[in-house]
Amino acid sequence: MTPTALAPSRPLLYTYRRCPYAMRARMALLVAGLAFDAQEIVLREKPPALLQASPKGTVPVLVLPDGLVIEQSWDIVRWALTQPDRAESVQAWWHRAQREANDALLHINDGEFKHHLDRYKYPERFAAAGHTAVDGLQAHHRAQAVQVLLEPLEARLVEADFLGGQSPCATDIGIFPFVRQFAAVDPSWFDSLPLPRVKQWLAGWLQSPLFAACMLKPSAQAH
Ligand SMILES: N[C@@H](CCC(=O)N[C@@H](CS)C(=O)NCC(=O)O)C(=O)O
Repeated sequence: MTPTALAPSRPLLYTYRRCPYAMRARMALLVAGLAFDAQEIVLREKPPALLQASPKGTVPVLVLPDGLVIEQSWDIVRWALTQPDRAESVQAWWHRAQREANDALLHINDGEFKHHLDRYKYPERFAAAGHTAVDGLQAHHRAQAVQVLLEPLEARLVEADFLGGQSPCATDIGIFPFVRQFAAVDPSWFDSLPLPRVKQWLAGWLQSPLFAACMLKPSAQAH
């Protein structure tokens, strides 16, 4: 977190609707019931105020009224769910996530899984010209993605309905937007995977009021 001179009157989230990192941040702010303004950005034309607050130029970024800037999505999730004025039921979303196994899954999600997801989703961006057939590359990365994250996730969800146990936690909303993106590349292939718990978990989040609220247009979302 870094201080800035550009402090808004209430928390301001720079966001991009379809970005999975931004989705996890919006979901956490909504779970916490915190009032915030959301500014949707165009990735190719980042607003100068965003770049001034956070020169690295990724979203989400949360600028707080006291001038602090939180510029990593998981830090925003943590901040939202651990505010001391929130109900215990909100803070429990954070506390239930504090398990080594959850840290490991999140780490895989943001690292190896994201790597394979990007190459599965946009193979033409990553294929070295004339060397690798795009189809082969795509099949390789989607198989790797299943192996590194979805199979371990299936094993966890056999134990309990959520990564937080019988109730959801920060890790569920941290990972769900990425699994959603993976499933959406080729829904019928995803449906054919022998991962019933992952599919059930994903369907539950897709149908949840929390996800619907997080996908509202920013003007409707700010509250
Ligand atoms: N580690 C960052 C990653 C955020 C990220 O990569 N966001 C993407 C959008 S999904 C972005 O802003 N990319 C910058 C760009 O495309 O110019 C976080 O957790 O917040």
